Amino acid sequence: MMTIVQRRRRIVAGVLAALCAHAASAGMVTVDVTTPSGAPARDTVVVFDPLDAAPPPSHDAAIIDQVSKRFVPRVSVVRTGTSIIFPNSDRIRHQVYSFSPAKTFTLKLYAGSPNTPVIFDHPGLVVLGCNIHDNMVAYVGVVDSPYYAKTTDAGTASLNLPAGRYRLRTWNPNALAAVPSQEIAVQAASLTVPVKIDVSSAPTAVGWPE
Ligand SMILES: [Cu+2]
Repeated sequence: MMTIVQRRRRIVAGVLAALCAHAASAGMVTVDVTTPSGAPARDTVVVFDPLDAAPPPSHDAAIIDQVSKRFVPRVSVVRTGTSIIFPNSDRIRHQVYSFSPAKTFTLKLYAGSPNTPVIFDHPGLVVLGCNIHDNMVAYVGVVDSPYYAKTTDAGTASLNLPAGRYRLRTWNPNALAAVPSQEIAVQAASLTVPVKIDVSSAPTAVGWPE
């Protein structure tokens, strides 16, 4: 008979071995998104949908603030089921709404502390607006995969992914057309994936990759 301590040690050793095996078979993937003229495409959403194994569950939360009559951040990407709170850091009141099929809601006109969170429970693109200020707009990409990111000012996004095959989806709020998805094989090595995207100076909100 094992004592409780021995049993615990055995369980801990097993978990550590599993974690190490997992870490050994992961690779760093950098997506490098540029316009046809070679300029970096910032605020581009990149999503890796796993094709081999179901991803682990996660319970996420996010914040979209309202600062100087703007949503901050302008572009978010969250996993399906994420709660988002919408604080208002302005002294004036805002009224946040969405008519998007993936999440339709309207918050009461409010100022100050966060309202009740909104749960983004369906995948797709959600376009946010403010009923008071027509030029306030923000985008929330809701995705089933936990492997997502947004490009930096340099147009790049890096993720550490378990080895396997993925479908890479890319979207930018200013894109002139949808970007075709592509299949990527991740191994235990660094990988850079170049993506071209043609953008307008104004938002278009077209081409969300389902
Ligand atoms: Cu407003």
